[in-house]
Amino acid sequence: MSKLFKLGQIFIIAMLLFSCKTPTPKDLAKENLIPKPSKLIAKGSSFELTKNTVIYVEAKSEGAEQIGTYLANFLKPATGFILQVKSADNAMDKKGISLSLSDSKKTLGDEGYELNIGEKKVQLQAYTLAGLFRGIQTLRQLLPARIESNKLQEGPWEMASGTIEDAPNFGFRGAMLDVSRHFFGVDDVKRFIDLIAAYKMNILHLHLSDDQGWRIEIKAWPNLTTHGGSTQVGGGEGGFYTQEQYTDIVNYAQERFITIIPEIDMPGHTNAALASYAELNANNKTTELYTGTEVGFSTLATDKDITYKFIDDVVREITALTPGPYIHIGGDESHVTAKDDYIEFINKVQDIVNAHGKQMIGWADIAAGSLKDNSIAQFWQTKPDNALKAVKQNVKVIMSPAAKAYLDIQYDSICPLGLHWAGYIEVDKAYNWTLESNVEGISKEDIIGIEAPLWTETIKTNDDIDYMVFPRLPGYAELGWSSNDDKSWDEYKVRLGKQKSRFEFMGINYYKSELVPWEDVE
Ligand code: TNX
Repeated sequence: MSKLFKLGQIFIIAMLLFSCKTPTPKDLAKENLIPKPSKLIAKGSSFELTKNTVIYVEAKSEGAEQIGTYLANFLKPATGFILQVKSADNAMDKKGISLSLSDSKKTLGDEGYELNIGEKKVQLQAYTLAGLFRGIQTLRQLLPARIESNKLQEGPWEMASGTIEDAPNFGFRGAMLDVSRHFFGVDDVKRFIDLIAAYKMNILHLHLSDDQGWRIEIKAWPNLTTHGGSTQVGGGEGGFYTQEQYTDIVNYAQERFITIIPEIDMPGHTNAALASYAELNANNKTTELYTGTEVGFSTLATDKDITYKFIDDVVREITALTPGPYIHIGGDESHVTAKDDYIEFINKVQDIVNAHGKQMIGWADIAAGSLKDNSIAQFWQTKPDNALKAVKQNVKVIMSPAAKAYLDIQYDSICPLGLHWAGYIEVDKAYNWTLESNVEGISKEDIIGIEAPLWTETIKTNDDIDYMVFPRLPGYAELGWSSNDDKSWDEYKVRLGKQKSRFEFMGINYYKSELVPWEDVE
């Protein structure tokens, strides 16, 4: 009996010793965060996440509980921990992880946050829920890379201690996915949303219509999807989102503080619509569905009333599905629309979009029209003339220069996917520029941010998406988020190389560029 008692005592002491062991000291300054935070002070110790860690959410912080739950759910698969999320008064005083909204963080803006990591407490504060969400992405990168796995991994789960104060340089940081040339279903889009959210992007532009397919249900014009959505590049079966499915995507993005920008491209890039409704064509005849990759051959009949009735219906239905402020109307490469007709068309469509209470975005070609100063031009061409014309009209610009920011442009001449009409974009070239110095005559005040578009003429699967998007996308995210004061490819490439294990645990089929010193890290 007493032997058993002694054994029991030893066991309890051993357990206590084990559970009280101090975590390995870690240096926050050596962590490889992308995007790089604005301010960081290392304290040299660490915090250990265990199965008993509680996520406290400040009771007064409306909506923060949802973010606590997002964090608990994120941590679950790799750690196996089912962490409790508790609402508490004075959450910041509790041991464990605490999340709180605070007016004192207003100076950090709409997406900034402050993260304090001590040995016993991790305190995340922000002015907004979006700020808390962005801060969680930092916390995520401070844990070992295997936290990204969806299979159970071994601990310990330690984070370096210190303070990070962080806020974005630009309020608009996004990617575009072309779901028209090749269709990607709801789960694929959600996966893409999660990938861009990890790098603190806040915009996903969906290119929902083009010559090869119309991908969003419009109840007033059902053939757009039943016929116009029935194929894709190469002749595959295509597809489309019902309005319910699209709403599911919008909500999923919103939970990650990402705004979806829907694009209906017009008056060119409209063959799928022209094949679906004869009345949208100048000659009242439907066209054939198109599965090739040429551009610039289609146009809506710009002088017919029915065309504007059609656009009004489409914009109305899409507006009802769009909590964000923007509707993108394309406007690029309308090579078979007469110039004067194009100008009149853009002006009319701008009025329609505004009448539905939304701001119009268009590819910078729209600067041919008379733009209102709440419209936005997306710079993409190799020559900046259109973007400069937009700025002269007091219009703000999104930076998406094809030669630097296009995710479908090949890395090099042996790249198995993508196009090379805008040259090649190796990982260094993708990173080595700044938004504010890219075009002479377009300064920081004219620019709302960056968007990296992925056109999908050659992209058919999630693996294809990954290969073109990674590892360039984290660089674009950093171009939009971090300040450029001490920007250097040589410093960045080391941080990027250390994302290797993280990419692998995330299941990302990334391009292993020889320019990046890839390295396995904890
Ligand atoms: C040009 S970029 C296009 C797209 C193509 C892309 C391929 C733009 C506004 N128009 O239609 O898919 O090049 O890189």
